[in-house]
Amino acid sequence: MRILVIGGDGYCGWATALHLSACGHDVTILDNLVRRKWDRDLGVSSLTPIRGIGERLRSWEATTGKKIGFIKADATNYAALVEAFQTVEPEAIVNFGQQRSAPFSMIDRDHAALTMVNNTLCNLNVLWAMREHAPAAHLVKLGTMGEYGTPNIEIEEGFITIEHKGRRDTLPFPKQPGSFYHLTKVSDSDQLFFTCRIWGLRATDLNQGVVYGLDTEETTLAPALVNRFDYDGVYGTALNRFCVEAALGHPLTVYGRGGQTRGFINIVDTVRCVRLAVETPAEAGEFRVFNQFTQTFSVLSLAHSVVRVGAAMGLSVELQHVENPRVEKELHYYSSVNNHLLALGLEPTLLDDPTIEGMIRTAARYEKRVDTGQIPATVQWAAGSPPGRPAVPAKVVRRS
Ligand code: NAD
Ligand code: USQ
Repeated sequence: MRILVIGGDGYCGWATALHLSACGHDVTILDNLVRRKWDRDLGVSSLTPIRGIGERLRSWEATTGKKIGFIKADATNYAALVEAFQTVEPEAIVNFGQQRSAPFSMIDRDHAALTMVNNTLCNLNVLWAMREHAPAAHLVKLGTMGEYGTPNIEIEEGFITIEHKGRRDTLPFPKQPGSFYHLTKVSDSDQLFFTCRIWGLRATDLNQGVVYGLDTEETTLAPALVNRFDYDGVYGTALNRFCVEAALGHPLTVYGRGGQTRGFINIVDTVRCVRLAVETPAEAGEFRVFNQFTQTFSVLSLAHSVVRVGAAMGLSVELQHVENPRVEKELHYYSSVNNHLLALGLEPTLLDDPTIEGMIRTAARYEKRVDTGQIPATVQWAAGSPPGRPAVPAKVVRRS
């Protein structure tokens, strides 16, 4: 298939673009590289030395003989997006292209506004471009499990059947997002559902859990293909951060009591899930929602696993309950259905001790690149707290 991968220079998008290309698809990445700029603005950087997009793509072609196209464009610019649609004539569009950090979206008004405008407009533009230039194409859109929040009932896949005052209907599952970033994903889902209903578009919303891991089969084929790995207080996610912290001898930063429970997925499965969704498209007018995670964990249980694995490696790893910078439930019920991708054939890669050990070893390999000043979470959710301070480039402890 001809596939346009929007946001293909990012963590999930890069690994997925390579996987789709390896599987024989004709892939073009559209990205404005704004994530690299946001990193510079925040004074943060990937643990791994990611290469420029040109070098990445040349390396892919030299290693595999396969070519991935690249269009540098901002998806909020409708004319540029339309030009890309006319050039690529996509049969599938995979949209990763958004500002994806919850803390970033809570820094202050400007970062909240940037996130709302960037994400909502990217999504809206893609839907209009599909209507006008690729009405038969299938959109695979990255959403998030965080759209649902943490309700005291089991989370269904997008829809719930409700009986109310003697009548029955199947309706979108209630949403309780936990940040301005997560709010944008709720709006995106509404836009997708609406345009499938009124224009007959076909779309799959992948409500993905927290992604962990670095390597996929394709990113390890050559050094220049290495993926990004965020560990800072704005972009770093729970398990990835814990593994870097363990490698450095930094206490594991469990926010509050640590009972916060989320769905998690290895990046190896992210790329497989997207391929499964792309290769089995939704019907015209169909809006599908897949919950894309393989296991649920509390952050405290993940931290305990990292402590245990670290100890077995001879490291002294401590766990620290730091004051929670977020407003979120720290002890709650959590259960969610994730049947659709399993039904399409996903064989989950489950988190085990060797995987954690591998992540700690990877972090240790790049230890010299770590700036410990990036680790503390500085963005506060609560009203009355000072506007979030992005992680400034503090003391660089070790640098290669
Ligand atoms: P990322 O920040 O690494 O990558 C996002 C990419 O999108 C970047 O390369 C960025 O330059 C690009 N982009 C952003 N705005 C753009 C615009 N206006 N025009 C063109 N390109 C633009 O993020 P990621 O971790 O790869 O996440 C990708 C998607 O997956 C996001 O939609 C995110 O919400 C979703 N997701 C991520 C995770 C996770 O744990 N990383 C979990 C669930 C869902
Ligand atoms: N947490 C800690 N310590 C840390 C980092 C996080 O205890 O050092 C806790 C947070 O308080 C939260 C949980 O871990 O309760 C998850 O936080 P996270 O930063 O790992 O992930 P989150 O902010 O939810 O966002 C990430 C991605 C986002 C994606 C989301 C999926 O950045 O793009 O949408 O995971 S989900 O969580 O399902 O919404």
